[in-house]
Amino acid sequence: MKLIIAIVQDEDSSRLISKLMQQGFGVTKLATTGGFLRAGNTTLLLGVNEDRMDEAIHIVESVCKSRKQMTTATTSVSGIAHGEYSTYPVEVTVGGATLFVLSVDHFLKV
Ligand code: 2BA
Repeated sequence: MKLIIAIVQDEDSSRLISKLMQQGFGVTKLATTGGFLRAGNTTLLLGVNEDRMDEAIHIVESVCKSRKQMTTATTSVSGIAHGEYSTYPVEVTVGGATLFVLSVDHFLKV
């Protein structure tokens, strides 16, 4: 068995969970926050048998879209008094999805 940890955008999470559940996958949803944007995202835990792993990943790929998001970066400004900083907008492309696939030693329900 494998554990897929899928970090997805909040906008895609509801449709993704529905599709996975329709296809018989077990899903746990966690509300998480991305370290870079400091914005909410969703992490899904999927325990899947190895023979269905590609199917699960394919569903994630088909639902999760990449989107552009604006954030601000900070830099020190030369020519201005020491310790002063300027912020400027930066565009980042977020997603589709970030996936980690781990091997599961034991899967128990007690
Ligand atoms: P965030 O950390 O909020 O990152 C959002 C997006 O910002 C990233 O999209 C990437 O395009 C950009 N980004 C992240 N770190 C950056 C940096 N140091 N410099 C410039 N741009 C940066 P994704 O790569 O699609 O990641 C989406 C979310 O997936 C991340 O949200 C984070 O929650 C998670 N993630 C991505 N890579 C990860 C990793 N190696 N380990 C743990 N979580 C990860």
